Amino acid sequence: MLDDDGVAETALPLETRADLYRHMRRLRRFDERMTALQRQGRIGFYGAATGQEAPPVAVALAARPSDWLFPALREGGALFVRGLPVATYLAQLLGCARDPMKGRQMPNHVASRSVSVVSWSSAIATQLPQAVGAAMAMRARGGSDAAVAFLGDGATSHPDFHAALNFAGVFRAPALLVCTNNQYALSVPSTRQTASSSFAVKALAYGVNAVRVDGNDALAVFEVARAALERARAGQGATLVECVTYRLGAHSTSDDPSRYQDPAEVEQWQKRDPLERLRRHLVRESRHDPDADQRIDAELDREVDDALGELEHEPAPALETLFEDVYCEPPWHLTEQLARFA
Ligand SMILES: Cc1ncc(C[n+]2csc(CCOP(=O)(O)OP(=O)(O)O)c2C)c(N)n1
Repeated sequence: MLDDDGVAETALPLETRADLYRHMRRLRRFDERMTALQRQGRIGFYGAATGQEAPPVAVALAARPSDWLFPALREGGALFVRGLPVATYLAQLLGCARDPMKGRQMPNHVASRSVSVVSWSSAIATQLPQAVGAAMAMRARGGSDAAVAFLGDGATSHPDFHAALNFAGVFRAPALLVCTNNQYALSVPSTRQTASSSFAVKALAYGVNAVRVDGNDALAVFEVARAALERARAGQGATLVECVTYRLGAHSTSDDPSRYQDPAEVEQWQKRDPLERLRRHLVRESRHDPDADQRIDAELDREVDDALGELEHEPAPALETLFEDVYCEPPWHLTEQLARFA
C-alpha cells in the first residue's frame, strides 16, 4: 500500500496513520534506550524490535483492547499501544518490586492482565497452542473476542506451531497468528528454516487462511490484521499472517549479528526502514513537521528517565512472593518451607 516515496493508496484515517508512526517511533527510541541500559550493566538482557516495529504496533492498533495477546520476545510495542506504562515495562526489565511478573521472568517477557497480554515462556512456539486454545474457549463462552499470537520465522519449525494450526483449522478458532519473518532465527537465515515457498503457505495445508504481507508497510499490516480479525469474529476461522521484514540489529544483547549478516544485505533493508517510509508519507500528507521526531523522542525519554529515577532504588520483589500464584491452597510442604524460610 505504501511505496518507497511515501505514496499510499489507503482509506485509513490520517489520525490512525499518524498514531501508527508515533507508536513505532516511540518503540524505536525505547529499544535504543534499553539497549544502552543493558550495555551500562543496569539491566541483564534486552531484545529489540528495530526494523520490525510495524507488526506489533499495527496489529495491536487493529485489534480490540479485549482481544487477548500472546506475545513472543519483541512485542513490547503492542503492550505500549494498549497503554501499558513505560514504568511497568521497565519494572519487569529490572525485576524490581513493581514488576507484574514478580521477578520470575527474563527481561522482555512482560505481560499484564491490565492490557490483556498473556505471559510468554522462552521456549519458542509454546504460546501458539495456548492462543488457539484460548480462542476456542472465548468462542465457547459466547464472546466475539479473538486471540492474537506472535511468532518468529524460527518458531514455524517447532511442533507447537503445527499443533496450533491444526487445531485452529479443525475448530475454526477465532485466532490470528502473526509470523514476523525477520529473515533470521538468531543466526539461522530463513533460507535454512524452510524449503517452502513462504511461511504463510504452511497454513494452507491445515485449512487455515494465509496472507503474506510487506511487514515494513505499517498501513498494509494494519489492514491485513483488521480483515483477519473481522473474519475470525464472523466465525470464518483463523488466519496466519506472514509479515516479511528484517531485523536491523542484534537478536538480543547477547548476540553479534556481524558474524552472520552480510553488510550489503543490511544496507538493502535499511533503505526499506518502515519508519522512514511512513514518515515520508506523513510529510506528504502534511502531518509531520521537522520537529515531530524530536518531540516524540523527548517525551519517551522523559518517561524512561522518570521511571528509572524511581525504579532503580526500588527493592527486589519480597522473597515470600516466590510462594504465591500457583496454588489456591498451598500444599503442606510449601507452607512448611515458607514458615522455615520466614
Ligand atoms: C523450543 C526452543 N528452541 C530453541 C530456543 C533457543 N532460541 C531462542 S531465540 C531463538 C530463535 C528464535 O527465532 P524466531 O522464532 O525467528 O524469532 P526472532 O528471535 O527472530 O524474533 C532460538 C532458537 C528456544 N528458546 N526455544
